[in-house]
Amino acid sequence: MMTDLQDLVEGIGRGRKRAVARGLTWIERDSDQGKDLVRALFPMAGKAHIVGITGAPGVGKSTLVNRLTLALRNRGYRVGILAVDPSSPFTGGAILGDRIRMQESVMDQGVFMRSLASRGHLGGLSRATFGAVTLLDAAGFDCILIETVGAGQSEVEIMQLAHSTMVVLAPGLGDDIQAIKAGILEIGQIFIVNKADREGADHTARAIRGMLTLGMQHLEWFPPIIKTVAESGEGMEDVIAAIEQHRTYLKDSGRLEGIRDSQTRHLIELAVQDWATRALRLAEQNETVWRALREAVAVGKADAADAAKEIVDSAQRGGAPGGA
Ligand SMILES: Nc1nc2c(ncn2[C@@H]2O[C@H](COP(=O)(O)OP(=O)(O)O)[C@@H](O)[C@H]2O)c(=O)[nH]1
Ligand SMILES: [Mg+2]
Repeated sequence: MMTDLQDLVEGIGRGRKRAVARGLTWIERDSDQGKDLVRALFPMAGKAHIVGITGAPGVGKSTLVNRLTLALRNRGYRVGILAVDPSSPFTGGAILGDRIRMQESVMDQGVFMRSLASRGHLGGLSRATFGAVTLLDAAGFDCILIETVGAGQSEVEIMQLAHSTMVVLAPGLGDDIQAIKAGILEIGQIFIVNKADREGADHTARAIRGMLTLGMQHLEWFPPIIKTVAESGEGMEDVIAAIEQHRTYLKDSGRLEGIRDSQTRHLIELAVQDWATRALRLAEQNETVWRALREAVAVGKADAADAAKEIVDSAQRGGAPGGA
């Protein structure tokens, strides 16, 4: 088992696609193996620039990711792509559609793409995304693009993993208002008005600028607003320039190091949660003691925190509470 892990870590470090694919499967399953792998890879990661791409369904995120990938490849960057869609727990239409649109990029050796669907439990998706980003980073991808539908809590968590978050909008009724509702303005460092071939793109750009100016004069980084036509690839050079400028800003302001530090913190938090969960599972194995503990808490003979402490202490001694 141990050499299996080491082999995989080595293969990923060399950027071998089969190792990358296998490692991602471990991580997606949220297994102990996957967690061990992420911890082993984390020190090798930290070089990639992570870009989150969020926005309502249909604004053109997948098309943009595809075009942006091609433009980044032309500049010699290696690109990792994660499509995160919690609304598609199965390999459904949305993901298949994305795959077909991304086919062009997937053929290229310098591109790796993976869809991550919901793991069905709290925090599972952001955990899997964190692991997948760490893996692609360790595998030497220069730029990692994460496409996600900007709605729920896990998407916001995922965007917190990114260095640069791009909020994509399209001209049309209510798009700007939707953005405020979702609290998405606060998380964006780059704004994209896609479908600029359609009427109303200037209006949407002005609306975003107006809202940003209202709330964010104090910011050191004022988010650029870029018009694109993802379908034809128009505007991709501007998008790349904005990403590069934002990275320079993060570096010069010392924020880049701060992000690495908060990722490290996140990794330790995950390890603490694993440790506590393992202790609880161990406690549950001795049903007699476990029930006695619950009853004591239920009638107020013991505090829940006392019970928790006993469970963790027992796990540390290497057994279930009350066990020899
Ligand atoms: N007119 C126009 N349509 C676009 C543009 N970009 C994407 N689309 C179309 O918008 C639809 C949704 O695109 P998709 O990339 O799947 O959006 P997503 O749900 O945000 O990932 C597709 O039919 C695209 O062909 C664009 O720049 N102009
Ligand atoms: Mg999409």
